[in-house]
Amino acid sequence: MQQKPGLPKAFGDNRRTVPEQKHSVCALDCPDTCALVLNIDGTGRATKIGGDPEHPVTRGFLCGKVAKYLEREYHPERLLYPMRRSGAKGEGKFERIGWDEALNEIANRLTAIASEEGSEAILPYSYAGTMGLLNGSGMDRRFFHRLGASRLDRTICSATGGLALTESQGARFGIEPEQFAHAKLIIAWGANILGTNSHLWPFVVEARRNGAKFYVIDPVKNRTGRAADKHFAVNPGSDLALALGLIHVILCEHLEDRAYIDSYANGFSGLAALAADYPPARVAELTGIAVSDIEMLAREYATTQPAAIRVNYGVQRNDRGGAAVRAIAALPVLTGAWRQAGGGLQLTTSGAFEFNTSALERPDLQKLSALGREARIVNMSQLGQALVDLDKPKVRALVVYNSNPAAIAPNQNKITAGLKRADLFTVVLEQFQTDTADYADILLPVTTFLEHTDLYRAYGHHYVQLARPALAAPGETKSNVEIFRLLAKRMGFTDSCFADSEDQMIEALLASGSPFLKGITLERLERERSVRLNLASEGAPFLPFVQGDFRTASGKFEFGAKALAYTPPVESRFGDATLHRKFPLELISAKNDDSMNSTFGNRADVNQQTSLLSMHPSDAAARNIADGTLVRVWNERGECQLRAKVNGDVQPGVVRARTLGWAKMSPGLSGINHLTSERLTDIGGGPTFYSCLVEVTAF
Ligand SMILES: Nc1nc2c(c(=O)[nH]1)N[C@H]1C(S)=C(S)[C@@H](COP(=O)(O)OP(=O)(O)OC[C@H]3O[C@@H](n4cnc5c(=O)[nH]c(N)nc54)[C@H](O)[C@@H]3O)O[C@H]1N2
Ligand SMILES: Nc1nc2c(c(=O)[nH]1)N[C@H]1C(S)=C(S)[C@@H](COP(=O)(O)OP(=O)(O)OC[C@H]3O[C@@H](n4cnc5c(=O)[nH]c(N)nc54)[C@H](O)[C@@H]3O)O[C@H]1N2
Ligand code: SF4
Ligand SMILES: [Mo]
Repeated sequence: MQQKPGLPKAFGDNRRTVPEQKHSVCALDCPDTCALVLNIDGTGRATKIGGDPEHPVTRGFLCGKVAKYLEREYHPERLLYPMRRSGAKGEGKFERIGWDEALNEIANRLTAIASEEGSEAILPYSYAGTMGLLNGSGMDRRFFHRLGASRLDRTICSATGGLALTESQGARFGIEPEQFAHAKLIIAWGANILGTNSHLWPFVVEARRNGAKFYVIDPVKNRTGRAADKHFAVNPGSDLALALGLIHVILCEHLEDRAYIDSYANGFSGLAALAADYPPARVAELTGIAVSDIEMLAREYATTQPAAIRVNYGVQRNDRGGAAVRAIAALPVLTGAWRQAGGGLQLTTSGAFEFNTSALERPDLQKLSALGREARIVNMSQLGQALVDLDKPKVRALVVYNSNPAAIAPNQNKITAGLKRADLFTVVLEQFQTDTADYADILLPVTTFLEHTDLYRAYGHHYVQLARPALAAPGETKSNVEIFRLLAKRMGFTDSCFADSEDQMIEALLASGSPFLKGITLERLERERSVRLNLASEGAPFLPFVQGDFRTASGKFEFGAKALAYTPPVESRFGDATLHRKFPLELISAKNDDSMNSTFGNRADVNQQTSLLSMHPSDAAARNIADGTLVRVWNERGECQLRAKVNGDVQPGVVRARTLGWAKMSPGLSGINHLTSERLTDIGGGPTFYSCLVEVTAF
């Protein structure tokens, strides 16, 4: 056969070769932690990325954003070399330098700051750019502990709901995704399953095929809400009242499982007394849900078995988020839903991965630091305050990795004021030139999860996974692990843990003695890649609380009614009345289906999606705003510009943005977090992102 002109030689050859395949794990901050398969060509380049068909939860498909990940992997704007800032802070001008120069400068500056101001003047800032344990909380933690740097309280996402589960259940785990297929009723409560947790969806579909009902409780009618048998448009931040109303009806109608409660729970009489104050008529007013719907939901939930609740972090990003999670988690205890496979609740599964995290993070190294004690704690949800107001010592160095605080943290005007400080030394480890990278003094290029070794847990299933590099690291990129290893050496830290290999770190993590990890070794992971935690015998469902076994000190579920009385969020229709008159719209800035927080903010299609603001037609008409109009969204903290999408996604009084865009890609050079506040949730020190009053005006 004659070769077609322009085609490489291999195409002229009729033999079909099976492409080489390599495996990896998606490291993005998503409950699904997918197993990946890559096709690799003869040059080592990936030509295709897909979901592993053999993985029981990934089931051979990926979400839209990671199906396009190779575009990010090979993007011409990847950061490939260490750089030093050559323009003003925030301007984004840099010049290339060598690794030696970069590492020496960082080590010298950190050493000088530690000796002049004290090591607590240094603040690490990281979150979940990668969920890999080694690159997410490994050598970095050892480094900052040994240095005696301020400790970062990583509250920005799940701390509130996590603590709520710990207080009530004593354990941050719940139903396996596979068991949802057996449910007869599934409630997605502040959970956008189709958008943020798409690998749970096939199990929901299977359950519905077998007759299950699917209900959604969410102020926004997004894709998941539209796919539901019924959508309950709850007022933002009023879930605690709704849960108490459901408990009220269940108890009034004697639908509770007294045997389960009596055997496995504490504080029932207190809960019953509290719930008595939440009759459906009152709850309807607080939540915006009709009395008949509250009664129907309570009855169906209590009388349908198995009943599964998928509650997600959407419910806990407001003032009473912790109490809301506790009240929702009380429901499957009241009805005994935990007795059945497919019954119970899932907020997260991450607590089941009982790794030896102390061996990985080495908090004991703090004793060897100049402080000789544990360092102060700084809440990452109040970064603006930390950079501008915190004193004794002032923050003089900020080391950012796995995060983009100039987009994702609340109260951006304050954060920017902090990042611009001339006396602040900022280091950023990044893959792309983010908003935060623009403020770096030294910018270091890092690998992607396809290029380094890591170990993964998940927060939406129960499989431990190992990933080896599938692709070569481009340019001069290095992994976080390697960068902190090298920095430790420059700082003169001679402790042997800084010479640990990745495999040694993984082995340390696995050696916790937890029965859930029994038999899971590095060798086995090398062979099988993905291993289910040792939760039940093979093929049998994990029924965590079928016979109580709560992990609280008492061994029982703690209703904790004392902390559960409802008060509306400060920034809501029933909160601060003066503020609400000035800023009458409740802004929810929840996740965009095609994004991963701000990670894909450089994509034009994502930028287009995150520039939209859904408004109810009546709110739009009252402000002379038509569909597609550029609007100013503002409050006392700041403003941003978005394009109105006038539709039925939201109720009157609520507006909805899709997060998270990059400020530098947006008109007005500001983003949604220029509006949000540093006000914290009731427990856990979490942010109140979804409880934010604004006004919207046409230009
Ligand atoms: N596509 C995509 N997937 C993601 C992410 C992403 O950015 N994009 N981010 C990942 C991360 S970091 C996380 S933490 C998870 C989060 O996963 P989810 O918690 O599912 O996502 P959210 O968008 O935060 O919130 C879920 C839903 O809660 C609703 N909500 C907001 N306020 C309230 C309220 O007061 N009450 C109730 N009942 N509902 C409310 C929102 O409208 C939204 O539909 O998703 C992960 N997966
Ligand atoms: N208004 C509003 N604000 C929010 C939210 C919201 O819903 N609304 N969601 C909040 C939530 S739930 C979360 S979890 C946070 C998320 O906040 P972040 O965890 O900061 O998430 P990303 O915006 O995805 O930024 C992660 C960055 O890490 C980089 N990265 C990826 N892998 C690596 C690596 O191996 N090494 C290094 N050094 N960098 C890497 C990526 O390039 C990316 O820029 O945002 C919070 N902010
Ligand atoms: S972001 Fe989530 S759904 Fe998408 S590939 Fe990664 S783990 Fe899977
Ligand atoms: Mo998150």
